[in-house]
Amino acid sequence: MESSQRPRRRRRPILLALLMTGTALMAATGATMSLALFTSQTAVAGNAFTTGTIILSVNPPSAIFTSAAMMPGDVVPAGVPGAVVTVSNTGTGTFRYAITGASTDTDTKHLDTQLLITIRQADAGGGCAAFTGAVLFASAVVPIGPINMVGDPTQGAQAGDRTLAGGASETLCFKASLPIGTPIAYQGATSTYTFTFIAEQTANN
Ligand SMILES: [Ca+2]
Repeated sequence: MESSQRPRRRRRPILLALLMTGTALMAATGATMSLALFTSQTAVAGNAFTTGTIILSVNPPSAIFTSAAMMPGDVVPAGVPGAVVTVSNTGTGTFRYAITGASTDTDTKHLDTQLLITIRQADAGGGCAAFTGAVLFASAVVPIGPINMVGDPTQGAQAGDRTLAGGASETLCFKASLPIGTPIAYQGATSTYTFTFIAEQTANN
């Protein structure tokens, strides 16, 4: 067994030398080949992204109507016309919006339980002069706690939600009335109303 192992031991230094020489040659050759490769590339730039917008605005931006000495049987604005309210989307994307309403009763005379609010779409010809557009909120009280008057601000599409494309606007007509039968206990009462317009994107929603 010893005689058969001796030749193998003698060959190892030779094999190692050959391997080292080969590695050195490959490294040198490889460096030369990489310099000789043809290459090509093209940059495709300008892939810009800008997000869209939804921007709700309401005109008038403050009080739609007020009355300092309302009497039973009065309507505000007086006569037939409704108060013109323009809802606009000055953004780029379509939104849907809802309107909630709330009132105050700081004098505890509860006028909020008597005064009636009506919201209609614009007349067929536009505007609110005839106050004959489709009823969106039908002559009802708006309590202290907020209620949904038009649509529902809950995310997603619900009955009554109104849709406006980017750049579009629409007219709504508001009217307040105090019924002729309002009891004497409501004299000198004050209630202030806040109407909140709430919009959300319709894209992917
Ligand atoms: Ca909704």
